[in-house]
Amino acid sequence: MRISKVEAIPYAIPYRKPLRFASGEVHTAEHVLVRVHTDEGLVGVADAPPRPFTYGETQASVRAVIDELFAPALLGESPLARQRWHAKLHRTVGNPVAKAALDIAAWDVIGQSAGLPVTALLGGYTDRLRVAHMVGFAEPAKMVAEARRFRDEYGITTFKVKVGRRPAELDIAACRALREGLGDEAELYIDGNRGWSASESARALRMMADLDLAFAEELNPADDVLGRRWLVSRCPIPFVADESASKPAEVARELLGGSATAISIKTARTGFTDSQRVLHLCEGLGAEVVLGNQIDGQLGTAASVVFGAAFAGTARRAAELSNFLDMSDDLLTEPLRIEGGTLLAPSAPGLGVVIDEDKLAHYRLD
Ligand code: MUC
Ligand code: MG
Repeated sequence: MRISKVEAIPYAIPYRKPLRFASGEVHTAEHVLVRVHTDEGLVGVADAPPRPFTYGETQASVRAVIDELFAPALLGESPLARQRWHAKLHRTVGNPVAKAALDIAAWDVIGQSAGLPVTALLGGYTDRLRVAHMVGFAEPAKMVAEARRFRDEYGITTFKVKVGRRPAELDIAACRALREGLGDEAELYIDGNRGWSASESARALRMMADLDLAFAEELNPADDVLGRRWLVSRCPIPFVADESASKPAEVARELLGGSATAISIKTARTGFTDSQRVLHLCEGLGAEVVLGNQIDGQLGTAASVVFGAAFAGTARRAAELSNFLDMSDDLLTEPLRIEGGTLLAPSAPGLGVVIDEDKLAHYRLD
C-alpha cells in the first residue's frame, strides 16, 4: 500500500463565542482538512488548526508547506513506514501542525487497513476520557456562568482558566469567583499563555495560594527559560510546559533543566507518533502530562481522545476536549458527544470518524 495523493483543504467555520487568552483570540476555526489517499482506495483524515500566535503557521502556510514540501516527500511511501517518512518531514524544523496532521491521517489509514481502531493500535488502555473545559477571558461572572453551564449540561468538573492579563488582579478575581461559584469539588488550573513575567507569575501564584489550583501552565515567556526555572523552583504545584515544549527535544530540555514539572501533550502539534515519544519521555523523567487542546474542532478532538484513551498516562486526568462545543457547526457526520463529563473514543477502524461531504463543500475555501 502506497500513499498516492495528499490533500490540504482550507475551510472556515465561525465560533458562536470567541475564545480569548493572553496570546490571542480565535473567532473562526480557519483550519486545514488533511486527507491522505492510498493506491488501495483508503483515505485517512486529520485536522490542522494553525495557531499563528504560537507557531507562526497560518492556514495559507499549512496548505503551502504540505502541497509544496511534505506531500512530495510522502508520495509513494507506505503509510506504515512512519519512521521513514518522518525522517523526511523532520528535515524541516518548524511547521508542527502541518506535520502532525499528516501523521494522524496516515495513522487513520493504518487503522482502516488493519480493520482496527487506532486507539487500540496505540495502546488500548481505555475507551473514554474525562473532559476538562477551557474557560477564556471574560468578566468573572460570565466565566462562572460558562463553567456552571458546562458542569450542568455536560457533567464537566475540571476547568482550565485562562490567565496572563494585566493587572493580574483581573485573573485572580476570576479564579476566586470560579472557586466560590463552583465549590471545592471542582478542579481548577490556570494557563497564562506567556502573558506575565516570572515575578508577576510568582506574585499571582502567591495571591491564589488558597484556591487549591491543580496546575499552572506556561505563565511567562517561552524563551525565558531561566526565569521559568526560578519560578518553578518556588511553585508549590506542578508547572506545565505547553508552548515552551512543543516537541520531544524541548520536553527533555525543559524537564531536565528544571523549568517544567509537567507537560501538555497536544496531538495537533505532535500527531500520534511524536506524542508517544513525548509521553514516554515524561514517564521516564517522572513528569505528569495533561492532554491539551489547540482550540480543536471535532476532528481534532477525535484525534486527541483516540490518543489519550490509548495510554494510562494520558487517561489519568481530565483532558481538554470540549471547546468544539462553542463552534457554530463542524465537519463530522456523527457529532462527538460529551456525557457525564466523559468523551468516548470512536470505536470504528482508524480514527473512526467520517467527514460530512456536504458540510465540507459548504465551508471549504478553495
Ligand atoms: C492552550 O493550552 O494554550 C491557546 C493557544 C493555543 O495554541 O492553544 C490554546 C490552549
Ligand atoms: Mg496552554
